[in-house]
Amino acid sequence: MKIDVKQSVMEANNELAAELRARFAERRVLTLNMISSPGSGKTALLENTLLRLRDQLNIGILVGDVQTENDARRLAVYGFPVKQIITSGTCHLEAHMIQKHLPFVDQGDLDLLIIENVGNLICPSSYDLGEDFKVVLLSTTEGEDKPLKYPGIFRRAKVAMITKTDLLPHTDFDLGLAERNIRSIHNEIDILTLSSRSGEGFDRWINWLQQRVQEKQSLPEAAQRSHAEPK
Ligand SMILES: Nc1nc2c(ncn2[C@@H]2O[C@H](COP(=O)(O)OP(=O)(O)OP(=O)(O)O)[C@@H](O)[C@H]2O)c(=O)[nH]1
Ligand SMILES: [Mg+2]
Repeated sequence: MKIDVKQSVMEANNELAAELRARFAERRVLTLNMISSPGSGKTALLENTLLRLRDQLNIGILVGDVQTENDARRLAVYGFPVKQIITSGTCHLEAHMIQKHLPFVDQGDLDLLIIENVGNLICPSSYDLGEDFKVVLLSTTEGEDKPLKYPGIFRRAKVAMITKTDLLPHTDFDLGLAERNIRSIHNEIDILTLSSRSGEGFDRWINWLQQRVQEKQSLPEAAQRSHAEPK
């Protein structure tokens, strides 16, 4: 019985996510779903990203947390529209939470919508939000074995960001081993390394993002609608 309920929740989420994906395709908004364990540096990455893309793209941000508006406050200073979603206990965002904010997405003629998910490496990975890509972050203080322990999100993500590289000299984190572990789960994934503290690696990330935005704007709408959510 429990399995049936869970299946129907997932099915309802997936149906709604497909509607959201069609809406984003129609409006040509590249949508990213950023997922990592708490404190890996999602908001810091976004702060630096918004700063660098300030004069180049229209970006909207939806940020999910169990409690507080802290992250929305941090991100609002860059002049882009930001909305905090407080889940009040739920450990992930679901498609209906994004749907509620469609008027916000529609109003800004956005090129890019970034969704910062609730800090958690497991629950958010199962919920499709209608995004084009999932982005997973792994920081240099978490251990190289996390891709092996939490393979689901590494399998589903289009790009893995290894963050906090400025801390490498102070940890025993083995970057090569971390990359091999990620590739053992998902061989075709893009891997980028960066530090929001020093700015190292940001040029590559910004280029990656700009290319994806360009692709989104030049792809026929039908091709975008048929984008399949990796299982
Ligand atoms: N040294 C260093 N610290 C960083 C870096 N990125 C983030 N931090 C710090 O790590 C802590 C957590 O960063 P956040 O950006 O809030 O992490 P988050 O993933 O958004 O956290 P949640 O939203 O709570 O899941 C903060 O104290 C940041 O200043 C980095 O590149 N280098
Ligand atoms: Mg955050």
